[in-house]
Amino acid sequence: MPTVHLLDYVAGNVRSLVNAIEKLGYEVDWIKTPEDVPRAEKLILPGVGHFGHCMSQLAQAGFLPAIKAHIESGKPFMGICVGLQALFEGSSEDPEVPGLGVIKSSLGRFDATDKAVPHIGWNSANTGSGSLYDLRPDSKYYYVHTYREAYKKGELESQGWSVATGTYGGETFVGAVAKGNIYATQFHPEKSGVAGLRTIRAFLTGEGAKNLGAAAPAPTSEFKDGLTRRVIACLDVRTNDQGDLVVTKGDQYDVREKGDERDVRNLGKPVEMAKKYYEAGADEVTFLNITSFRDCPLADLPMLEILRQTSKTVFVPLTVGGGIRDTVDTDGTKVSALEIATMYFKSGADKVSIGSDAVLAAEEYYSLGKKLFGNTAIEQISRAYGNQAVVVSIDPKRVYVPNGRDATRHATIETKFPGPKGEKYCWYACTIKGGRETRDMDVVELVQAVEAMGAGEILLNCIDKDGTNSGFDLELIEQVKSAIEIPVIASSGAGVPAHFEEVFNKTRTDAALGAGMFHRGEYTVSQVKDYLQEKGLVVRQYEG
Ligand code: 1PR
Repeated sequence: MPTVHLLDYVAGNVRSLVNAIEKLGYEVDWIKTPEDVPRAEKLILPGVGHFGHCMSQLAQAGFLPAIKAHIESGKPFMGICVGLQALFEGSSEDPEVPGLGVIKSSLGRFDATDKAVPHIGWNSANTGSGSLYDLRPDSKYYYVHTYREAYKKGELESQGWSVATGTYGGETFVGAVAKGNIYATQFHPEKSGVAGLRTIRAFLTGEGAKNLGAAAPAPTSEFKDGLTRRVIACLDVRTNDQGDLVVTKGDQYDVREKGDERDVRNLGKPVEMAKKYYEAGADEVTFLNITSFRDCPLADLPMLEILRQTSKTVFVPLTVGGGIRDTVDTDGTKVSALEIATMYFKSGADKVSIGSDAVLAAEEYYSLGKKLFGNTAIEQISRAYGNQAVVVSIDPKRVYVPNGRDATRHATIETKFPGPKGEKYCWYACTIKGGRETRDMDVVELVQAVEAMGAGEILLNCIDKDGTNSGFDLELIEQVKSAIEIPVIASSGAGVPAHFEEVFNKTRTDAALGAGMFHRGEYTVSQVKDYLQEKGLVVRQYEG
C-alpha cells in the first residue's frame, strides 16, 4: 500500500482524515518528531482549532524548519484548514504568533454583522477557468472556520498561487491554494463526501500538481455559488428493553409505543441508517445517546463502536451527544468531560453535543456574575478541539404567560399561537435529562452563556414540536438567532419537505434537522434537497 505521512502535533480529531486516506487505498504513517519529517515523501499537515495554538505547538516541538525544508524541496505538501492558514504570515486570531510565511499575506476574521460566525457548512471552491487539484465548480465542500484570507483578485496569483474561492455573505474568501506540489484547503476534504475524496486523491496521486492550471470543467446550469442550506439527519439512539442499541424517535420526547407493552420504538440500526442518509445527501449526521444520563458513558462502548464503523463509510461531519460531562466510572475513577469527548473524537466524531451539562454550567456562570473560570466542559473541549467541535443541544419547552414582560423576568415573545388559556406571550424554559426536569433559565440566557464559554453551534430542539410533523417553531428559532452570533441548527417538527423551505425562508437559521420523517421512510433527505432546489434555495446534492 502506498504511504502518506501525517504530521502528528496533537491537532485534534484527525480520525476522519485517516479514514478518508485509507478509503483511497493509502496507508497513514505518523510523523511524530521533526527528525522524521525528511523521510516523508507526501506530507499532510492537518489542523483544527486555534491558529496561535497550532503554530505555537509546531514551533515548540521544533517542526517549523523541517516543514519549511520539506516545502522548499518541492516534495508534495498538503495543508488542511489551519494547515492552510499556517502557510500565511499570520492571522488576527493571534497577531503575536507568526505563520510559516510561505504566502505573503495575513488572515482576518469574518465580519459577523451580516452573518453567523464561524462559517460552518458546504460552500464552493471556484477555480475559475484553471484546474486546481480536481476541484469542481458544481461540487460543494465542508468548511468550518472563523478566520479567512479575504480574496483580493491578483494578489496571491502575483506570487504564483492558483486560487479557489468561496463566497459567504458579502465576502469572497480563499477556499484553496496551490502552487506546484503545494496544495492547501480551507475546507475539510475528508468531510466533503465524494468531492472531498476526489481532491485528496488528486494530491495523493500527483495528478493535481501535474494538471494545475489546465482547462477546468465549466459549471453546469445547476451551478449556484455560496453556502448551501444544510440538511441534517438526526438519530436518537438508546438501548431497548432487549438490550439492543436502536434508533428510536419520540413524540414530544416519549419514545415508547402507545400500546400496553410500551416497548421502546425501534426504527432501525444506527450504522446502516447513517450510511443510508449519507448516500441520500445528508450534509451531516448526528447521533444522540438519549439515555446517557442513566448509564456510565465509559461502559457505553457500543456508541463508540457505532462511530468507528460509521466514520469509515460516511464522509460528512458526525456529531455525537449524550453524557458529555464530568463523571465517575463504574470503578470509581473520575473521568472528565474532556476525556469522554476525546474518546468520541478518536472514534470518528467531528463534533460533540452537550445538553444537560450546558444548562448547569450556564446557571453557575450567571450565579458567579458572568465570570468564566475555564473549567466547564464547553470551555475545556473548545480549548482543546476548537469552538467548532462543540455543539450545545437545547431541549426547550414553551411556558405561557398572560402579559409579556410584566409577568416574568424571562425573555418573552408575543406568539401567534396562544396558550391554552389564550395567553399571548411565552418564554422558552430550558430542560435537562431529556426534558424530564425544567429549570428556571430561558433559552436566551442559555445560548448567550454558552456562546461566551466557547460553544461553536446551537442544536435547537423544541419539546412542544418534537415528533409532531407540524413544522419547526419559527418563533423560537428567530428569538435564538437574534441573541447570538454562532450558527443555529433548527430541530423538531419537520414532517414534509415544505417545512424545511419554510424554516429557511422565514427564519435566519443556518441549518435544519429532521428525524422521524426520514426514519419512518415518509421522505428521503434527497427529496427534501430536490424540493429546496426547486424553490430556488442552494443545496448540495450527493455525488455518487
Ligand atoms: O443531556 O448531554 O446527556 O444529552 C442528551 C441528548 O439527548 C440531548 O441532546 C437531548 O436533546 C437528547 N434527548 C434526550 N431525551 C430525548 C428524547 O427524545 N426522549 N432526544 C432526546 C432529543 C430531539 C431531536 C429530534 C428532533 C427532531 N431528540 O434530536 O431528533 O426533535 O425530531 P422530529 O424531526 O422527528 O420532530 P445530555
